[in-house]
Amino acid sequence: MKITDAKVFVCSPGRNFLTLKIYTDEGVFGLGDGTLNGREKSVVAYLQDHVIPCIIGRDPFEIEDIWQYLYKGAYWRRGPVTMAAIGAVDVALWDIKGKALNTPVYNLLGGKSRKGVMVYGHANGADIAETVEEVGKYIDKGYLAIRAQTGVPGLPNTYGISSKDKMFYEPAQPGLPEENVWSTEKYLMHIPKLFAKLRETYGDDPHLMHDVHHRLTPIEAARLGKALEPHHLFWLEDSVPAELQEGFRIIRKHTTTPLAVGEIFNTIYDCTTLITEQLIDFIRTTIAHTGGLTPMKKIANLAEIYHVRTGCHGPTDLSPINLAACIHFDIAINNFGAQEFMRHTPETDAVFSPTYTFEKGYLHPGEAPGLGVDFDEKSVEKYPYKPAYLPVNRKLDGTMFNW
Ligand code: EZ4
Ligand code: CO
Repeated sequence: MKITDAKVFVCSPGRNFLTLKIYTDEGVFGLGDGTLNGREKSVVAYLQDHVIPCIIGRDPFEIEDIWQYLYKGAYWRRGPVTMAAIGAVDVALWDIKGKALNTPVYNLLGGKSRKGVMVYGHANGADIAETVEEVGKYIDKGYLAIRAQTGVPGLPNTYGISSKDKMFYEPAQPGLPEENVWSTEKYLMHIPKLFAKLRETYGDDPHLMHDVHHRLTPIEAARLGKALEPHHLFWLEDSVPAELQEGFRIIRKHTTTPLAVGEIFNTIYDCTTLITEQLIDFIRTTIAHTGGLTPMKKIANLAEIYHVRTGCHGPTDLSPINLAACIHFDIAINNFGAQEFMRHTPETDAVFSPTYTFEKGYLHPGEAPGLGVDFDEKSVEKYPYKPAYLPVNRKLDGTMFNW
C-alpha cells in the first residue's frame, strides 16, 4: 500500500477544526485531527508545505518509522505546531491500518482492557447555586465524574470559572483576545465553598474534578489542595503553570489531593520529571497535541510503572476525530483514569459522523474498522474558517496574567 495524496481541510461548525485526510492507492483513506485552538493556520502551513510532500509514496503501515522520520527529520523537534501536525498524520495512519485490516483501532493497540471509558462532563455556573444545579443535571444523565467550575464574586466572565454562554463554554472568541480580570485571593476563598456544597448535596459517590487553568503558584496550589482534601476530589487540574515541572514538588509536599496536568504538553519530555518523581496522579496529554497514538502509548507505558494514570484532554476545540482516537486509546491501555467529554454540537457531529456512543457514564468506541469517524468535505464551504482567540487575563491592577 502507498500514500498517494493528503489534503488539509479547515471548517468551523461553531469552532475551527483542522482535518487531515490521507489517501492511498488501495482506496482506503485515513483521518487525523490537527486542530490547535487559535493557531490553526500555522498547522495548515506546516502540513501542506513541510509534511505532506515527505509522506507521499510511503507505506502507510510503517507508522513508527514515519513518526520517527517526521519527528527526528525536522531537526526542530517538539512544539505545539510541529506535534499537532505529526499527530494528525499518525492518527490518520492508524485509521488507515484499522480500515485495511477491517478492525477497530483499539485492537491494534492491544485490545480492550475494560468495558467502557469513564468520562467526566463539565458543569459550569455563574455562582455556586447554579453550578450545584448543573452538577445535578450531569448526575441525572448518568455521569459518574463531573468537573465543577463556578463564577467568583468580583470576577465577571473570567475564562473557565463562569458561564457566559453555556453551549460554548471555554470558547475562543471571534476578533482579538478578550481581556478578563483575575484575583487569586478571591478565587482561593471561593472554590472550597463550592465543593463543600457539592458534597453536602450529592454525597461522596460522584467523582469531582476542578480545573485551575494554570493560575496559581505552587504554594497557593498547595493551599487549595489542602482546603479541598475533605471533599476528596478525583483530581485537581492544571493548578500551576506547567512549564516548570519542578513546581509540583512543592505542591506534593503539602497535599494528598490528586493532581492532574498535561493538556498543553506536546511530548513525553514534558512529563518525565512529573511521572518518574511521582509528582502527579494523572497525565492529561491528548492524542492530537502530543504527536498521535504512537507517542501517547509510550507516555502511558512510562506512567504505568510510576502509578500515574491517564486523563486525556478532550475539549470541544478538538474534533470528534481526536475524541475517537482517545476512546480507542483509553479502552486499550491498562492505566486509564478518566476521559474528558464536553460533547460536540449537533452541527459538529453531522460533519464528522462519530460512531462512538455514551451510556451510563461511559463512552464506547463501537466496532467500525479504524477510528469510526468520517468527514464531510462540504463543511469547508458550509462553515468557513473564522479567526478566534482565547481570552487573556489581567490582575486587578492590570498586570498581565495567565488565562
Ligand atoms: O481551556 O481546550 O480541561 N479542559 C480545558 C479546555 C481548554 C481549551 C483550550 O483550548 O482546560 O477547555
Ligand atoms: Co483543563
